[in-house]
Amino acid sequence: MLCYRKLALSGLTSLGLLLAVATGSPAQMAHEAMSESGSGFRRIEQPLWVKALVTTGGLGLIGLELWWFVFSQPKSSQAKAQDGIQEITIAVDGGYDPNQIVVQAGLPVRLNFYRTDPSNCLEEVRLPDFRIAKALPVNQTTEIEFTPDEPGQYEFACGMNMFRGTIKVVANSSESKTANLATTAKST
Ligand SMILES: [Cu+2]
Repeated sequence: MLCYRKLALSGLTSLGLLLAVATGSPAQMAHEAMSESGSGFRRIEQPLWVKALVTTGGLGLIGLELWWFVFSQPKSSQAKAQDGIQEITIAVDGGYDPNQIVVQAGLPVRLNFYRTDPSNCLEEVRLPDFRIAKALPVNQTTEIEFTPDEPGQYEFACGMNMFRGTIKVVANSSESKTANLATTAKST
């Protein structure tokens, strides 16, 4: 999942290059021929394969865009509780992955930010609701610990607030389970 954005990006770039080469070379030849003859404007009929290539290229780009849109939806992950601490690793590479973390209220949370992206945009992460701001050295795991007491949605973001993620704090599962049981008991 992590590489989809990069893949999409490189795919777009290579397609663009391909298109530029395919459409550029015949046009260039035409240009040279034109200046040689010196007869001014001359209509050059593009070969059919060029038209076909441009059309498929365009359709491919549209497809890629749609694919990009689908895969750029928030990715949600539940932090796993172990020894009374809810832990999750977040990859910091062109954004945060996952960018939606589900945790339980009242239990300590440890977020392991693993940053591989060298761009200084992501050098700091902030959790304003928990008064946390921490530098993330490249190719290192930086732990951030806090305990969310109240259920709700909390944001984390880079220092410039460009890349964002959310921490969804839900009520403690043992409590919610009894609540679920109570509702099912009522409905039946
Ligand atoms: Cu930034």
